[in-house]
Amino acid sequence: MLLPNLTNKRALVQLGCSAVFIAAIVSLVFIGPSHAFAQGSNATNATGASGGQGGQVTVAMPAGSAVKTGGGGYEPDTVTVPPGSTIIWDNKDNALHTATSGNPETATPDGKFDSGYVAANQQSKPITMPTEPGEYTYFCTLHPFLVGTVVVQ
Ligand SMILES: [Cu+2]
Repeated sequence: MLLPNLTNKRALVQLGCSAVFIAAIVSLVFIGPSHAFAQGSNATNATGASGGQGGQVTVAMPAGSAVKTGGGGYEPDTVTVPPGSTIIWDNKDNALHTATSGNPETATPDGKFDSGYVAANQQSKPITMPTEPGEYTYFCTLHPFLVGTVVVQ
């Protein structure tokens, strides 16, 4: 009877350990420190890019972005980059999205930049930003409630 008990105890300990592990993962996913980190690292990237080569700003199209109430939205929703630098849009959603500059209220592109369709779980090419400083609003042509801003300065 000693052996089965021991085995059970081990199994329980292992179960306990993996439960803690899973709880940690789940809390990471739901609390989402990546949200804070993403903003921080993108800001850092943007700053780094102004010093010359090497900084590549990436903006996420988070899961759920195709649903108006999904709480998604480009992440971060505002990025600041040097004139003429590039941004990559990273589609983490299961739907097509674009990052198209223009007026989101009328869903009218203005031709300043356009990622084109970015397929689910794919990244856009590096999209070149305007050289003229300013604030450029952009949206998804398929989901115009998805709105972001690129600040060129
Ligand atoms: Cu979209």
